[in-house]
Amino acid sequence: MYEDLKKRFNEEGFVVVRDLLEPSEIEFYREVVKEAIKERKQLDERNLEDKSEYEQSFVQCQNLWEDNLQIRKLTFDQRICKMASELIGAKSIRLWHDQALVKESGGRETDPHHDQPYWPIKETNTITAWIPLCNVDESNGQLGFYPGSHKLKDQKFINIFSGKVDDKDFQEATSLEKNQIRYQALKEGDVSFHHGLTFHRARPNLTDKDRVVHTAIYFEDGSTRGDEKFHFSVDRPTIKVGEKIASDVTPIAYPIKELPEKPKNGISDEFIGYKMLGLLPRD
Ligand SMILES: O=C(O)CCC(=O)C(=O)O
Repeated sequence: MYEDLKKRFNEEGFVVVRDLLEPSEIEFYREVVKEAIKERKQLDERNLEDKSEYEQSFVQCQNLWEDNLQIRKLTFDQRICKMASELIGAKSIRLWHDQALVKESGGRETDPHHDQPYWPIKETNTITAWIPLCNVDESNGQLGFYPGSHKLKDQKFINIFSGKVDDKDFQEATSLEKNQIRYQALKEGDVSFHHGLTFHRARPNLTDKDRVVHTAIYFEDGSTRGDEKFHFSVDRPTIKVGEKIASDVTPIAYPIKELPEKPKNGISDEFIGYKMLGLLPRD
């Protein structure tokens, strides 16, 4: 089974693994993740229309594994982590970070981008597991990929944080056309995996229910910090350019016998704004 999935992943830069988890587990995790987000977001009282365009694409809570033991079990679930590790052909992988991505009812599309340029990881053996905690189809924030786009020569920093990405600008920057995209219908229990270099986007949520998704990003153990770009996953444990990215903030995700402990050092109060918005753990 792995061989076929691996072949597709290598060729296309993404793959959907059907029925990796049980629907009953997904039902359980949906409630856990919703509660954890409610707790994180308790100080953020803004309505969708008062948020930035980026935030109208999704509510984002990073490193939920640190707050909540149940979510830690999901992020480090060995079925997901083994699959991630097999797909990128790594003997051992670490967690970069996890994050819930909830596209609220009425939330706008997620603009096209690829992930790797946001991360100061030199090597590009990286993968995201996108774990829907509800069925996802064309009406509620379906994720879509540009097949083979992980093989394009250059990385492109597409800035989705500062406002809507113009389709024409995106096409000029990447030579990818909107009609190349392949959207994926996912049901509870399916998990989608994409390479850090694969371009992707997601449709708006036109339904009256939130699209609840948990994601986890993994990278090959032994990878090093490539540049000075700030990122909590390396700056919190003070990993310098050229050093191996190995700390309790990015613990081994596969293979493991026990769940990792919460990182020793919290995030400094310099980042109180992110903490208040629920983006990062408060303690
Ligand atoms: O969930 C979404 O809308 C976008 C997901 C995404 O960009 C990612 O997981 O890399």
